[in-house]
This record gives sequence, C-alpha cells and structure tokens, in this order.
Amino acid sequence: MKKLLTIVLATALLVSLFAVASHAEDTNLALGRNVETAISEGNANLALGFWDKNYLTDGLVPVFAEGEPNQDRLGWYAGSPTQDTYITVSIDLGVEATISKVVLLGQKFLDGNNVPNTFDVNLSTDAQNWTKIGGEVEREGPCESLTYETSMDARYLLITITKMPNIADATNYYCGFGEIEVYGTAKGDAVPETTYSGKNIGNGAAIGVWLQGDNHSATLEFTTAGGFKGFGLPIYWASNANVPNGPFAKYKIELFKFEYNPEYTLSQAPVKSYELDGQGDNNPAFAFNFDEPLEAGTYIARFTITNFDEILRGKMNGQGDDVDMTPYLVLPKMDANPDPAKFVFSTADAFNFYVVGEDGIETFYLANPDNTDSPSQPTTQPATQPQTGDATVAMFAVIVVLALGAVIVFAKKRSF
Ligand SMILES: [Ca+2]
Repeated sequence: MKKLLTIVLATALLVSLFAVASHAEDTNLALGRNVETAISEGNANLALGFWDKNYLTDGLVPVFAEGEPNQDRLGWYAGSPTQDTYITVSIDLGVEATISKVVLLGQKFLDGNNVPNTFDVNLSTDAQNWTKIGGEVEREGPCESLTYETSMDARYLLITITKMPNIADATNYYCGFGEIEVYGTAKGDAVPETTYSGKNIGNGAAIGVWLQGDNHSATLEFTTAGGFKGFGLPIYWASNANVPNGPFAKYKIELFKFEYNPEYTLSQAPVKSYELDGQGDNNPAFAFNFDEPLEAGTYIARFTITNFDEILRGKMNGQGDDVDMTPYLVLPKMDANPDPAKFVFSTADAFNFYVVGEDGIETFYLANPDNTDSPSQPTTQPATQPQTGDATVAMFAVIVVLALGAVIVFAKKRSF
C-alpha cells in the first residue's frame, strides 16, 4: 500500500514537474522579429500610420474601437484589386525551434472580418522546403483568433494567401491580422535582426512638456538595436509672433552618444546638432536625416529654446492689456507610455518622437534588448534569459528526483 502511494506520489510530482518545464520553454518566438510581405498585384503593406507589417510581431493586439487607447498600432493590412490574389507573409524566427503552435489574431476593422478567405500556414527549417501545418479554405465569418498546432522543427513561417475576404471598396479587397504568434522551444540563441526600421513612439496631442522661461530644455534617452538614419518630432507647438502669443522661438536640437551617465553624456560634444528659427506650430518640421547612419547604441536627444529670455510686449492673442510674452515650445504628450526600459524622458510626460531606421520607411523600431550603455554593435543575446530559467528548472528537477529517490528508499525500508 505504501509502495503504491509512493509510486502515485512520485508520478504526480514528475507530471507536475514536466508541466512546469514545458510551460517555461514555450515562448512566442515571433515577438519582435521582422516581417516580410509581398503581393502579386496590389499593396502588400498598407502602411497608414496604424497599419504596418511589423505591427504583426509587436506584442500588441489593440481592440479597434472609437475612444479605446492604443489605436495607433492596430496590425497589418493588404489591398488587392482582385479577390483572387497571391500574398506572402513571412517571418524568420532567427533560430530553429520545436514549434507547438501558430496563432493568428484577428483585428476588427471595417465590418469586422478582415481575416483572409483562403490561406495556408507553412513552416520550414531552410526557407526552401515548406510544410503546411494549417490554413483556411473559403472562410467567411467573424474576426477571431485562429490556432494551428504542430510539433515540427522550423525556423521560418510563411503564410500564403490566395483569396481575399468580401471586404472591399471601389479599388481593393482587404485582409489583415492584428498579430502573428509562433510558440515553441528554441534550440539556441536567435540571431539578431540585420535591418532595423524606425519607430514613431508618439500618438497623442495633449499638452505635455512646456518649455518656457527657466524650464527651457528637455531630454529623451533611447537605445537602438541597429543603426539609424534620422530622428524627429511628429508634432510640436511653438510661440508665434504673428498671433501673437510670444516671440518666435529659436530652438537647438542636439543628439549625444551615451557615455557613462546622462550628466557626463550631456557635457560632451553632440554627434548631431541643429538650430532652427521657429515660425509657429510644426513650422519648420523637426525632421533630421543623416547622410551616414549612426551606429546602434544609446543616445540622448535634447531640445532647447535658445532665446528663452527674449520678451515680446503686446496683447496676447490680440486680447486684453499689454503683457510681457516669452517664447515657448510645447512637446505634445503621447497617449501610450513607451517601455520605460527603452525610453527615458527628463520630463514627467513622455513626448512624441520618432527614429528613422536603416530601411527608412517603416514605423517599427527594435530597441536593444539588454538596453546596455553605448554598445558599439547590436547585442546578440536576446535569448539568454529563457535559458537561465531552463537551467533553474533542470536543477530543480535533479533535486526533486534525488529527494524522490530518498523517499522511495525510505518507504521501501519501512514496508519490509
Ligand atoms: Ca500587433
């Protein structure tokens, strides 16, 4: 009886142990990876601010609805002039893995069903020979998540879409997803991405950082995983002497390569510096592109009003008595807070900002996963943490098995 109890106990412990171990290893390997799209005829990537192919792997699946937050990164959309089409969506996971499932998350838009009508989900170890693990045929229906389970080893995902749903306007049929997830157990460290896109980390337009008088500069520290070709502000407001609401502000925008700490960094010469004579809101545009991309690493951007003590005396907005007005620069606050591990603002509110990646036109940006200070090259160790977890689980397993052995021996001794 005791022996039976021991066996039951041992089995239960081992089963729970394996459950913990397999759960710990099964991660979304597509998260943060670049996505490639192509189409036979039409537009494979309708990049319209809140639609972009790289939003398929950004970990966000916002609900499309009026008044809901995070409406700026809804997902990916493609447009085809004909319902029959040939669209490919591919992801290199960067490492071979034992895949457990592929999950396609829908994104409600238009009338709520944009999931492709007919498509295959394929996996491959070499991006040459593909194995179909799932898909849909003549599917029309509600927007929902689709899961395709497998146990095959693969590094590459390829979705081939051959028919669009009945979502169309005068020019195109449309289909899309909110997110693609590929769960599995990696067989090593994923290779880093070789190209990086820019990112707009802004989406709001509330009054945020107000630079005026003594408070005349603000900084943003950010880390890139790849080289970048420019940066800027998607929106800003500034004093306008013609309104009048202050003298025209003069600004300086400096970019510093991070060294040791923020104080030391800002005491060094900037790697880029621009001076602008402001002419009011969003004029001129804060958009700076470099001839040669800057290397990956941590940088600090500083925005400063240089004529902060200049005074314009007059009726503010043409109303009331004469007053002394000084120049101002407002950096609008974004609605969504960016990851604080990747973007550090000197101000209470995060303000809108963007970085232009090496491939220039995208709106996705991969931060250095380790957020290390001033690295000279992109980090190559995004997958180290799960392995540490595996080692802990393995060590725990050894201890439990040893303890179990002792219990069994002890139980045997007692029963004889
Ligand atoms: Ca997404």
